[in-house]
Order: sequence, then C-alpha cells, then structure tokens
Amino acid sequence: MSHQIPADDWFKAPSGGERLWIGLALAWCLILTLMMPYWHFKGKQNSTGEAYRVAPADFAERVNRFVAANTVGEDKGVAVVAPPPGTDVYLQAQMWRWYPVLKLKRNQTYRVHISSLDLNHGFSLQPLNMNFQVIPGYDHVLTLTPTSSGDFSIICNEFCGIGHHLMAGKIIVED
Ligand SMILES: [Cu+2]
Repeated sequence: MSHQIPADDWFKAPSGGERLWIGLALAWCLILTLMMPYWHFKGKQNSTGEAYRVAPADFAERVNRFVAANTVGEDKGVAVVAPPPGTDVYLQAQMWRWYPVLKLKRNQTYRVHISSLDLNHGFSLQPLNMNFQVIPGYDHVLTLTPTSSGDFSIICNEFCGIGHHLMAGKIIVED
C-alpha cells in the first residue's frame, strides 16, 4: 500500500542551503511586494487607477459628442480629432478598431477616457510600450502629457477575435 501516515516527527526545520534559498525567496517576495506601491506612485507610465462605471452605450454617446465637436480631418476613413489642451478626450475600443484618431499637443495635459463597447481589449501605445486593459463598463481615465512629438500607434494586445491583428489606432502629437 502506497498510502502511509507520516511519522509524528516528520517535520524537520530547514537548514544549510535550503534555509538560505527560502530566505532569499522570501526577501525577493517582500521586495516585489514593496515595488507595487512604489511603482504606482513613481512609475511615470502607470495609471493612478482612476476609473468609473459607464454603460457602453453612454460611453459611445460621449465619444460621438466629443468627435462631433472637435473633428479636424480624416485618416483612412477615421475621424481625426484635435481637442483643446486640458480637456477630456475620449478613445473608444471595439471589434476591431480604435476610434477616433487623436491629435494632441506636446507638453499639454489631457484626461484621456478609454473604454470598450464590446469585450476586453488591450491598449498598447507603440513604440513607448504603455499598456492598459480596456474593459467594457469601465471608463478608465489616464492623465496624459505627451513629451515627444510624432505619430504613435495604438495596437490591441488582448486577443479579441478574428480581426484582432487589424485593430490599430493612432495618436498624433504635434509641437
Ligand atoms: Cu481588441
């Protein structure tokens, strides 16, 4: 029979090398745990976690109002929107596009509201590698101050179906 009850004195306190490795692993766990709050406040690319509940239909309405009020052009059939600095900016994710194209000014601060109309998408800003989850039902607000000009691509990094690889958007930053 392979099933046996261990002896009463089965426990042997770790010693020597085993003790050292357990200690190192524990110390590393503590360092990583402390890094979470540290990076939250000191990491320049991290969101402060500002998020609000929003029904997808309500978010779509805000996006449409924002686009109607600030559109300045078109890029491959997608509206290019240039909001005044310091204002609320909206970015909508849905299968399989980012809407609209945002045109922002360098060194100006914007409150960028990001949400999804259907399912989970991933906001990934290239080439900076900023990454955020985009979740239907939640308005995730990023306080964003672009520090360099140029065209930045937004790709979806959360698999969202057959057109996932086509889901690319754009943020244009001007001087
Ligand atoms: Cu997606």
